[in-house]
Amino acid sequence: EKAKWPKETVELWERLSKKEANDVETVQKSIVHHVTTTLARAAYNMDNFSAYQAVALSTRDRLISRWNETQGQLSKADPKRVYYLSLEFLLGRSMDNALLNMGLKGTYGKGVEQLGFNMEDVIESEVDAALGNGGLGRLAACYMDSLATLDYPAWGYGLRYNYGIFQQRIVDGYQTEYPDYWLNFDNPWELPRLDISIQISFGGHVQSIQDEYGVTRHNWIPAQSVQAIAYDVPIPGYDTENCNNIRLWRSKPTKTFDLTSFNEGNYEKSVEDATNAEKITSVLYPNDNTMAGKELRLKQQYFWTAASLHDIVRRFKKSRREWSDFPDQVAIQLNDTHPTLAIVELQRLLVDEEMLSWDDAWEIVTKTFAFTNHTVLPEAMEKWSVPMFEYLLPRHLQIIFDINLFFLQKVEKKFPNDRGLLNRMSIIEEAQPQQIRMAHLAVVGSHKVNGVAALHSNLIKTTIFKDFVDYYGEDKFVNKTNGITPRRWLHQANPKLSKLISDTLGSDKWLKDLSLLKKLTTKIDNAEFRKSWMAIKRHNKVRLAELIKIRCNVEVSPDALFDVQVKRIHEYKRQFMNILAVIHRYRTIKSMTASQKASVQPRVVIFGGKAAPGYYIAKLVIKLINSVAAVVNQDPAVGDLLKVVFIPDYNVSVAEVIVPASDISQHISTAGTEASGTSNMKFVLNGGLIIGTMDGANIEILEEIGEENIFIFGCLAHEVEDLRHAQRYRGVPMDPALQGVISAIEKGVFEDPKIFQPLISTLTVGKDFYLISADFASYIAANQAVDTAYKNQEEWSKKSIRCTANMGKFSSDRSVKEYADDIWGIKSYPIVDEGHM
Ligand code: 9GP
Repeated sequence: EKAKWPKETVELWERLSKKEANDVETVQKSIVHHVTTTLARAAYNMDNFSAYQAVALSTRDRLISRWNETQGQLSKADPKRVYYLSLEFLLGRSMDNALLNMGLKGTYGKGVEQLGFNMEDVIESEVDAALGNGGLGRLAACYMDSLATLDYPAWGYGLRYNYGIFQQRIVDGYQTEYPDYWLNFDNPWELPRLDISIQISFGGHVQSIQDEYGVTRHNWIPAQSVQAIAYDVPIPGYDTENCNNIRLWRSKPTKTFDLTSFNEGNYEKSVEDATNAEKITSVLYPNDNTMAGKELRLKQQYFWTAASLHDIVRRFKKSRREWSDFPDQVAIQLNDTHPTLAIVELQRLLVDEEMLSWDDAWEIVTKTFAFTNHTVLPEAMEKWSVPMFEYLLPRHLQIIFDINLFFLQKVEKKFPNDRGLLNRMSIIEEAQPQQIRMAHLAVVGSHKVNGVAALHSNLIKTTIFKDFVDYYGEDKFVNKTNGITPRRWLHQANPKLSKLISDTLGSDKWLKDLSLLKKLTTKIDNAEFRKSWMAIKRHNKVRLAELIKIRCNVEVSPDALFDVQVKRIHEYKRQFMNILAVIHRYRTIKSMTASQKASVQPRVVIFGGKAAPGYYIAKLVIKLINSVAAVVNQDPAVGDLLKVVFIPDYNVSVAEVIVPASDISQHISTAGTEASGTSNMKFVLNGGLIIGTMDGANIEILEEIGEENIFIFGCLAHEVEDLRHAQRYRGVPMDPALQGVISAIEKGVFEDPKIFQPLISTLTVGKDFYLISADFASYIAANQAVDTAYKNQEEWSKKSIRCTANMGKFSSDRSVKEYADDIWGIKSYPIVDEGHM
């Protein structure tokens, strides 16, 4: 169309679409413009929140320019892209991150201050985008930051939930859940694409007909359909023009209401369909490492994967290439089993709609997909009941049965007459009713399967996917150790440390090459440097102490050792063991003489994290922590030697305050249960030491920072089964120190002991599945070693610097590059700044 325009018109557009300058005054003008026009407010009518809205809108304008340029240039060049399918993106706040990544924080900071606002208060006004539960969703967000920073052509696909993870409040020591309606004030960080609407169908039946060549074709006649509307979230890379996209889908009714019912006077029924359609993207399931199994969840998964694939295929078709080129243009990463239906949907599109042969289609499918497994916990393995699945997706069920049949025929060929093997490997579990094992489907439909830390990747090969390794061979199963973005988790969350590092290393290049931190080791013996390092830690502890005062109404001393365990509450993560050890510490202090007390290292034990609303035992752990806190914090015999706090509503922005302030943090899962963990990386990167088991990424952190800088305890993964066996069949008695702690709870030292009985009974001899008793003595000893080490502040500061200096491996840039090279086969495509809006 543009080609038809007269020269003057083209020139006019060119002139008017020049990017705005990025000097302070231009930025201020754009902020004021948004205040007066978009917000329709005036200077005298402004608060921090409206200032935030205006700054956000102005930042968004700049983001959109980059987004347009990136997507325009990529459309032209059409390189291979990766699509990261994740049901969760735990982005947190966007403004600070966007300004830092675009290199505009200084300019905006100055501009905002001159306009009479404090930039920190403005930043604090933003609510978190909390479209995720924990590690898995935050990993997706870190990967999106790295993909953009490394100029990889990448899109994320997810759902735009109206309600993110619930807000947690503590009432009488118990967790209570409140809805997180985060879209109350509009979301400036998304671009609604109301014109991009895809029809998604459900239910109905399948018609099978023979085509003119005698081939049976399957025609799905669905019963209902809804619309998927696209919302784009720009993700700017750090120190690059590149700005990638996360496309989130929102469900809407295809027709607003049923006119027949309306005309018959049944108004309620007439809007029923509409309400049901909107429900699909209404709420994020609040489960972490457990499977929900609800029909609505399956609907979410299909709605999202079908809309995303439709979009990906439409983009591919624009290039008019052969179908066989699809895997050379498209890589799709399945973040856990949640998007596994995408495999089936692509097969359906290729066979039923594009008329490819089954085998040609399947070859394309299996070359396109790769699958990340994030857990070996049985309760987290997704399974769908066949009758429910058939009711919602009848054609997809047929395809799954066919995929399974052809797969098992091949297994039979390779390992004849092993019915047990076929049963174990089948995508269909022969239960009542039959179940679809999504992890098996994901393995069969992908060309690579990866775990998220070295131990975990080995474990999946010897446990849940052992038979598949025997069948496919080792090469299909790889490790991609998780990583975190240093931009958010150091530069943004810990600005003072970031500045000290940049000043010391002479540049901020480390933010894009984290291995450069190694050079900090040359400063370890410099007393001045150590002093500055520890002064920053103290500053961050003061900031956290203020947050604790506000949220928990407890005064804590920033001179005490800050001991942190923040993560989802789960039995395998053993917050229970932590609080039991705190009780042990409390009892020990109470039994001391005044002179003995003088040598006790004061400690503040900080907990935070949400429990799934239906997870009764996890919720009792929260109650116990709060009951212990109530007693300990009031006890004059203990004073500042021990304080316990539970910070409510732990989320990304709270983590940004907690992580830089920790002296020691706890990563104490039973060996073999935590696939990786990523907060361990965040803490160590910020110079916090960790106490942990030989589990997940702790092991690789140990390898990088050295065993003298980490406090390791507990049994090893390969010992777990023997210990459980010994406990169950030989009745190994409970650890005596633990016994003392349990007696104290049972005597009612912390509220009515009846409340905690269900929790205590999980420790009954023979039932202690997470091996709290077996690990208790070594855990107490490791905590004592922490106290002793902390007393020597000079040595501690050296350990702290060494920790940060050796964390280069754990940048998500490293992880993403490994995925790009070994799994996706994509290359960087740097965007050129052409100066357009
Ligand atoms: O539990 C794992 C956690 O260890 C890991 O760090 C994270 C990211 O890979 O994924 C978690 N898994 C899940 O949330 C569910 O599979």
